[in-house]
Amino acid sequence: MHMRRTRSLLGALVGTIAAVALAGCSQGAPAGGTSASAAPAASASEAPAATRSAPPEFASGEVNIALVRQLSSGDYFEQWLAGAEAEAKALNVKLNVSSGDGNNDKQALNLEQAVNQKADAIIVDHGFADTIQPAIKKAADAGIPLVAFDVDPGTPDAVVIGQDDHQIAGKALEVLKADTGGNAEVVYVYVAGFAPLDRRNETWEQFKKDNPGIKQVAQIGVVNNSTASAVADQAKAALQANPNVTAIFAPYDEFAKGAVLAVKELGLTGKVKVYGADISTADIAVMTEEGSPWVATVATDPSNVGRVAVRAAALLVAKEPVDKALNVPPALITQQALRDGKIANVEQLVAAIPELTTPDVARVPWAAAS
Ligand code: SR1
Repeated sequence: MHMRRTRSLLGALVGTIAAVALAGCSQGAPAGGTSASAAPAASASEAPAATRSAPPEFASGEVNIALVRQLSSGDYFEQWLAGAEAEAKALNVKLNVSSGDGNNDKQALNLEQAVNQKADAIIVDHGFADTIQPAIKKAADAGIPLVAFDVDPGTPDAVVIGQDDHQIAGKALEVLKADTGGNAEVVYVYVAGFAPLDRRNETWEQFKKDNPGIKQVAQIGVVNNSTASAVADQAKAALQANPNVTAIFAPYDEFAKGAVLAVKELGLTGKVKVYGADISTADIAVMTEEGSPWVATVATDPSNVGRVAVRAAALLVAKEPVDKALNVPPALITQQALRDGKIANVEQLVAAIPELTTPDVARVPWAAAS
């Protein structure tokens, strides 16, 4: 009974979210930027079933996959890990998780440890090329299958997963351009060295060349265990020094949350808007609260990306074919669409935008699609 009511609510949300593109247009955003569709998400019972039985090492639970992370704090990384752990459980795989907690040397040591422990496959999640590539090479030389997410592995041996960062930046910037008419002083939040941020930066640099009315008046940014509050302090200083700013481009949700805090604390809501990246239930609350300056974000479902990474690693262990480059495409999510759809959490968002789940990316033939 409760399930039926939930599903009909989701059906209504799907109808509403079909207006996501239109909602984007009402803010001046181009409709084509949104990958929302009117098709309802497949329920678990409709998910395609396994087509054959699991290889013996999976059936017996002997497969060890190491997940070697650069960062672990923040909504994005927590959701990503939850997805990876859920997929590991579904595939009966042991997932050994380590994090450098922002210390790149520690991440490299963790990777070397996974090589020494003879992991059956290794997933490298973020990392700086100069510190992590030598350790990745050791893994490749040892014949360990590799999956790399948001890091340049420096070897053609690894399967590389990406979220199309150029689209993430480009779709958010289309909304910024439409909202500002292409004329604005902008604060930009960026830290070099993180592969996804570097790719988003390429799009920002090109965008500024193509739109001479967009002026970057300040660049700020920090990535640490309290990114949002550190960015908030920097954003406050940048806004106070540049009173004509009307937009902040903050293409990482911790950046965007910091930008929102700054705008609110300075009483600039209504004047300065924030264009971000990523999504979480906490982000949805920030975006939809009354007077929120965060008007658009472009995001994947991070837990889905974590699932894809574990599936890719499992396929490599089983010597099954898997594409060398796997793309998990992002969707434009506007504040207006979230409000119109009464979307309050990621579960509702994923139900409303089924494309946020990608069961066919690195599909495992012996498991039900997830
Ligand atoms: C510090 S790098 C942060 C980014 O990594 C992932 O790609 C997320 O999208 C996040 O924006």
